[in-house]
Amino acid sequence: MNYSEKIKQLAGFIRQSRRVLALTGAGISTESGIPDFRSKGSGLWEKVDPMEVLSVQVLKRNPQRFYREGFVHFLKLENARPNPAHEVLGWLEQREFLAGVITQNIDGLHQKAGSQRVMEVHGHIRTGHCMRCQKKYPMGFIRGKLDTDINPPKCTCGGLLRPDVALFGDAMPNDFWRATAEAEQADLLLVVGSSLSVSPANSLTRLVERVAIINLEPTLYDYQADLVIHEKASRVLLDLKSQLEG
Ligand code: CNA
Repeated sequence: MNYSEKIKQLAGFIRQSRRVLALTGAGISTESGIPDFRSKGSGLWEKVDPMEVLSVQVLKRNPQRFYREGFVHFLKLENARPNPAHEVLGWLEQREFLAGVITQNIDGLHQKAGSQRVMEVHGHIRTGHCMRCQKKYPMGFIRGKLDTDINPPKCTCGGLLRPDVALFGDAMPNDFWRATAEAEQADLLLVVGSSLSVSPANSLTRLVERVAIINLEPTLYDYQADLVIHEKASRVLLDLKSQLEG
């Protein structure tokens, strides 16, 4: 099947489905200038292992290292802008083709692009909290502390502050369980920009009857999918939009 036949098939899947969900990963945001974890040559994560520096173990045992080598990269996400791939997902929801977006991303770009029903299964960078008393803090507060103090940011109670991002070794946030329940009700899952190598988020693909994968490189689940398109997310989603409008 050539590319334009695949786009027609994807549009057909969406029209035939009762309830469509998207599952997005870091690959949808690379066109917004945010490096993913696994594409080769993106540089950022080649020297440090994100599974190590973004782990609860490092946060607890060596908070200086967590904030210096891992957390600093979260701050770079704050000014990123959504790209056409995020925007088309917002449009699909507005036109009632899409029931919601499950995202592994923490960058908040789906909301910035107009998506209303977003489940952030790895948390987000809008807020943080105290590990001792659980008090909530806006991310701007944590950023401000880091600008003026070389020590890891602390709460008024003296506890260590941490971002509301699911780190390696953390329990899954409530949004993951919400996403699981939603996936059980869906009949089409549109995977966009994910290597599907992080569990348990990748297990959501097993809950949905039909799966379409849009990803630059092959994923671990390509062999099980009903449609696979190895292309850039923005190109595919813009072509899908034209097909659905036509
Ligand atoms: P990943 O494992 O880095 O995979 C990303 C995939 O996207 C790769 O297979 C690429 O081939 C593909 N890709 C890259 N660019 C494009 C593009 N333009 N169009 C289509 N596909 C593309 O990332 P996953 O999300 O699968 O892994 C899950 C981790 C990465 C989650 O915990 C995320 O929180 C984490 N992460 C998030 C961000 C973010 O919030 N933007 C950035 C980096 C990492």
